[in-house]
Amino acid sequence: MLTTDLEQVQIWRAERDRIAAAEPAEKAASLAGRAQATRRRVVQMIMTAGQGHVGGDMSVTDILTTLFYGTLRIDPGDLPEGRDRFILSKGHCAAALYATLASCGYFSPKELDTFMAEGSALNGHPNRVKVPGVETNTGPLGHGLPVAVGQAIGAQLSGSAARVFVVVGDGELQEGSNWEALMAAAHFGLKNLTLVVDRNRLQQGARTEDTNALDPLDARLSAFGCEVRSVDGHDHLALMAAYAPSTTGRPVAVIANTIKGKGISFMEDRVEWHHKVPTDEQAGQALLELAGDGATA
Ligand SMILES: Cc1ncc(C[n+]2csc(CCOP(=O)(O)OP(=O)(O)O)c2C)c(N)n1
Ligand SMILES: [Mg+2]
Repeated sequence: MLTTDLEQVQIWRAERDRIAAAEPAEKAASLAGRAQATRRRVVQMIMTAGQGHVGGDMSVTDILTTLFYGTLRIDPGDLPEGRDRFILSKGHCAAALYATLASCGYFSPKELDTFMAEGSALNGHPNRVKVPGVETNTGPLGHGLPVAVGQAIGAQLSGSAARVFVVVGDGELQEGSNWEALMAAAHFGLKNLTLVVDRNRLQQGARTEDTNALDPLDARLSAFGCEVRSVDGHDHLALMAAYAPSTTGRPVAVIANTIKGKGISFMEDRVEWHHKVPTDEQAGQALLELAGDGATA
């Protein structure tokens, strides 16, 4: 099990507090800078490992950044039972999660250089007994939401104020287990559950709508009992607003409309970048394009 990096936790706490106190424009700029730094780190990790899922990492980064820097009631240096829970159900995007967790100090950012290396804790899919901040193992699609429902029921039964957030891929929603879980979430009135769909409209080998169409996704989620909010999944302030607690007593479903490969021009909305690895030249261009927004890695 990796251990907490308390120095990095202090850096994260200061940044989180600064973002919380900032005016909207500065808040948005800080989150954008942080997200770009995470994207650059992910590209470096994938180049070192020679493998990874770059497209989905890029689409989910703004979702992760807004959760860990502006929403979740968590602190890597202090993990009470009543903390909020986060599950990345689309576990193939572990690199984006690891880069985010390391920036919060769950473990040393230096560990990121070992991504997918033999003996590393940072496997291709997140493992809760190896990586602090990982609340359940994911990778086989269709399991994170059912586990999140169980965690939300647990919090509800124990009278805890903890909220449970889970991010699923849109292709992942083709797994029937998600819909069974949503039925239970509505049945048990899990207002403490927030599902975020990374709606990038691509899955492994094709577009979602050509494979097994999800639309009208908002109407379907609503029919399954969710309070649905559809936002630009790269608009940090819109995402943070969408994470607000349920106003209806029902579970919240945020459809985060994203672009797979976001931020790297030749990857954006291109199916082949699901898990293709850039050449050195392509990685150089990617890092240049991601250098904006004034953040340092
Ligand atoms: C049960 C299961 N089937 C197949 C896979 C292989 N797989 C990994 S990622 C992926 C596509 C996922 O698409 P989506 O959920 O849209 O993710 P994103 O576009 O965000 O990468 C597939 C089929 C898996 N991990 N688990
Ligand atoms: Mg997808």
